[in-house]
Amino acid sequence: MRWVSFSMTQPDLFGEAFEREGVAILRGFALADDMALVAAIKAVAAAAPFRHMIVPGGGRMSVAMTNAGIGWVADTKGYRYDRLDPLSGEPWPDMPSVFLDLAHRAAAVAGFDFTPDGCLINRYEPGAKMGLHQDINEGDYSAPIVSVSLGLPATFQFGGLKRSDPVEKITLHHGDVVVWGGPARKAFHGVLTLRAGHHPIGGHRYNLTFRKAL
Ligand code: MD3
Ligand code: FE
Repeated sequence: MRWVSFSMTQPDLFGEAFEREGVAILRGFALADDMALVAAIKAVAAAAPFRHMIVPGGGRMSVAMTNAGIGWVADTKGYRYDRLDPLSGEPWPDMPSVFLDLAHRAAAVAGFDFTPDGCLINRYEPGAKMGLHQDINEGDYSAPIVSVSLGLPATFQFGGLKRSDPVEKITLHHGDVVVWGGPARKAFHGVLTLRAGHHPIGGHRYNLTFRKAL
């Protein structure tokens, strides 16, 4: 297996530049599909509601989550991927085709032939955050992760392979898509506390992360 490495930046309207090996930031790539994506999120959430998962330490995540396809699940015993929603005992809803198509097209820009089997849907209300962590529950690290931001902007922190490595901050806006692959795949990352604001889709932020979970 060979790591694909690439680096790509589109300076955004806000004049922010960010360049890291393995990261492709596609500013506004999801704008053409934003309403279809939001409708699909609502359809998924109608069958598998957003919930605040409890993590092994006993804490409640401030980010509300649901899944399509293979789901990411946390409980007091640990983290895992599961075909079933523990709330209902039923399979998570299928991945909407607008999700699959967008993730595949974005990854292709970065040189990947990527077919995700799961999508974690995060909903940030003002005050919600996600601490620095690595995504290391997946089966195949040669696959990238594709993330899609919708709604209110968030400050994303991107570090290195050690928790203590310095972090760079970058603002992710409505419609931005990021492909995280190769040397960036296991980097520490997190999201600072979401600030209240107004956005046509609502006063919150959604983030879709597409994964090859199994
Ligand atoms: C870099 N979500 O769900 S998306 C997550 O905005 C997660 O909700 C954040 O981190 C959010 O696990 C960040 C960007 C992201 C996602 C996964 C990555 C960046 C990544 C995995 C490896 C490296
Ligand atoms: Fe993550």
